[in-house]
Amino acid sequence: AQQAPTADQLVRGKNPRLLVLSQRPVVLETPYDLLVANPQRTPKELFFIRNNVDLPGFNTVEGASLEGWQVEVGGQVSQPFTFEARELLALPQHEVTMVLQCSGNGRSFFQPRASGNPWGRGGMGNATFRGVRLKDLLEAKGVRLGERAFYITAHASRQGGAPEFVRSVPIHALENALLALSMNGEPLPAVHGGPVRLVFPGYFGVNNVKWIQKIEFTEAENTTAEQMPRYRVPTIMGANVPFLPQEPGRPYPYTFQNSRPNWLVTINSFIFAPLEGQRVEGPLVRVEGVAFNDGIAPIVAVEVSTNGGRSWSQARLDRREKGFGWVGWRASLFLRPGEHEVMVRAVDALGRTQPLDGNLAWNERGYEWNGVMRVKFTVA
Ligand code: MSS
Repeated sequence: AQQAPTADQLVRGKNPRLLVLSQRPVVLETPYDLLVANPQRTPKELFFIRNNVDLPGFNTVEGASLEGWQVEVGGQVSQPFTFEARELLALPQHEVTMVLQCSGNGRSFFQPRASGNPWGRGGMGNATFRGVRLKDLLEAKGVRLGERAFYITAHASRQGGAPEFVRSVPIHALENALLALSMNGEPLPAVHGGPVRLVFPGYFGVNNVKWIQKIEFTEAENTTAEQMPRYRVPTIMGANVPFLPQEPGRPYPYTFQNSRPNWLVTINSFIFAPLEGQRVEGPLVRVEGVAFNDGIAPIVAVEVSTNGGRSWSQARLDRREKGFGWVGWRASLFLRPGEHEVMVRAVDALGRTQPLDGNLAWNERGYEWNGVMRVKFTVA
């Protein structure tokens, strides 16, 4: 029988242990033990990949050449223009550390099974992107937005005959939008969107268009499948519910009106230690991990429970300010010998937190899982 290709064979420079969820388009998940081994930044060798559309020749962690790469800007603006990616080097550079997370991360925990790549928890990473703020570029070009610039609609390059990939985000995203040229201090890996990627800190992975080719300010969301019906969850427009709970297993007739796109990252927290099935020394056990949200409000608490959620204790947080990167947390628990299960949940200043039962958010494509994480381990 033919051997299935490993991650490093599909994408030059990737760690061979990455899980191949799809060969073409390439989709690679970071194994959880490798993710947690890098609690500050996720290195390029380990960073997950989710391509809906591969760009031929870009399957490498090496950077891509800026030479000749052009990007159009148009739509609801005072003056459309085209710029050379190279020009960005002469503009003020800005850095943002953010979680890039696929909206399908955690999909495999939905019951019944949702359609799409069966992500565990490794469809995310924490990275520092550096580049030019889109709003600074507009200012440098003396371009103003029109009154009806309600969305930013980003188009990926179609060079080499690639199918289109287009995504719209609300104009709110302009505040932090970055034309990224580098990741973790190195040229932006081609497979992660180099030479230029339009990143939107606080927005789910899908919105962060790689190989950016055209940026349009539009009155409406684009109408390609990545915008509708894909990458959306049911909701009641204008009502104060984050999503509209569905009967698990039931299809939903998605429209622009009865659903919302996977835009702002939902609040989430992860246990980095102990790992599932581990045996640790007691009685004082250190539990730690990370938490993040959309960066709109700070995370104010991370709570852990070892009695199934009957009582919770506060973890210590590494950061009190709001941000787009994940924040580390740790707690010391006094535990008797034997088996334990620890649960974690984060709370932000807006009072947003995570459901004990993540399946409440069941949706047929399995987006935006943020159910409380549980880990079973043994105290010696
Ligand atoms: N971009 C492009 N151009 N293409 C494609 O396909 N995808 C998405 C983003 N962007 C795409 C893009 C998705 S969907 C995701 S996640 C992301 O990306 C990822 O990233 P990386 O770099 O990691 O691969 Mo889900 O929500």
